[in-house]
Amino acid sequence: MLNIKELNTSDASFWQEMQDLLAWESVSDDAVFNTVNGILKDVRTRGDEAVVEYTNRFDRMSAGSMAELEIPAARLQEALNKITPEQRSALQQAADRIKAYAERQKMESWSYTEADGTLLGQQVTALDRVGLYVPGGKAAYPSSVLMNAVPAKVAGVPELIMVVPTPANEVNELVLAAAAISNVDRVFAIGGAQAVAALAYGTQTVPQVDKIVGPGNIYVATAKRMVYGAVGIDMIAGPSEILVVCDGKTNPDWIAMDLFSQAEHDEDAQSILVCPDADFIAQVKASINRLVEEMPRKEIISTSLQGRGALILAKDMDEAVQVANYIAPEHLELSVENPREVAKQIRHAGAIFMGRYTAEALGDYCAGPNHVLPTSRTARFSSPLGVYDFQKRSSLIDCSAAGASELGKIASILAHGEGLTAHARSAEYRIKG
Ligand code: HSO
Ligand code: ZN
Repeated sequence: MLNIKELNTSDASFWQEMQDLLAWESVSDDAVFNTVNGILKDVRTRGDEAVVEYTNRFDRMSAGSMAELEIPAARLQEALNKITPEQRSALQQAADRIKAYAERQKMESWSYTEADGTLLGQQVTALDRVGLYVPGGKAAYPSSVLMNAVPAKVAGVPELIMVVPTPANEVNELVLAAAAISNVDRVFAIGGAQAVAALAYGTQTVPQVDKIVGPGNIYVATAKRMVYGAVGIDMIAGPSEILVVCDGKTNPDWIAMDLFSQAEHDEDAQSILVCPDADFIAQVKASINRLVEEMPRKEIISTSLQGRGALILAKDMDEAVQVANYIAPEHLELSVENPREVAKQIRHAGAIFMGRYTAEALGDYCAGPNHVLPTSRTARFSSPLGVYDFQKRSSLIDCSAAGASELGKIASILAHGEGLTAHARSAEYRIKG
């Protein structure tokens, strides 16, 4: 029997308990910080040589040069041919759907012209070069390659550089195949803080990028935080989370498995159910205890559910919605009769999965929307990864002679007020008559 926290919204201590439940420190301790700092500095000064050394040491490789660590395009194509036809077709279908959705997100340039002929606008351009970090080992997700690379390409990023550690030369064929399908331009078999440093500062072989996206372990996350400013980054992702709001009328096995689907990602993942029906919560508990035995990742699921999971009894659906908005979950399932109505009341969530049929897993792989989502309550102020993260805006100002004359009068007054005489004079030169 798993021992999962049970909370009741009518308890006086409920909101305090919620705070404790959601607490998550994404701190990187001093030791990690110092190690990463050393690696960043070393790669910055010694370039390729340092990256090769760290890679050989940490990833048990024996590369003689950085060139040996580049995975050529032909090898990516080979991976496409190595995976099964079913896998290839599934990857392709997922990529097509992610692309179709991403196309809708594209920001377009705009401008307008004022009566005196002055034009104002916003010009949208893609980033020149983006680095995509893909973890090795247990968290190597081909689906994440698609989710990061496809929107970048839809935005029009000409050069997409992927890095993926290949410990002891172990490559993930599906990851390479996903890179091929999503038109990644170059791939290097490097990882960790040294890969982030190579992308951020550039080396003799690895081109310097403008932004680094993609998930990674504590060293990668710390490195991304530290190079931010020199380059852009997407976000610092915490452990994955799901909140299921259920009215008590869905098959409890489905709900249990939806909670597992998040819990199996890692021991720190968070799966929470909120429901106004106490009997149903008991049924879900029974499903959890029966089904967990069948799970290959039983240990991870059990640790996650018992450590950070919760089953919450709410008074009614309104209160369940209130809890959802407080949590601002990365993934929110509305397993209810009228999900589109309930969704209108949701103010904070990375992605909203509506209705009993919409399992989060469908969104994780192939529905179309991005699975890179704000975690740890950051959905209060941030949004899913999208095409717009690979685009930027330049303001456009084109004054007519008449426009410059009018604006010059305003600018002159404000400039004098700020004591900036050259500003004032520069504007005044252009005032007519
Ligand atoms: N749920 C994960 C994404 C993922 N699931 C990848 C399976 N593979 C974070 O949103
Ligand atoms: Zn997932």
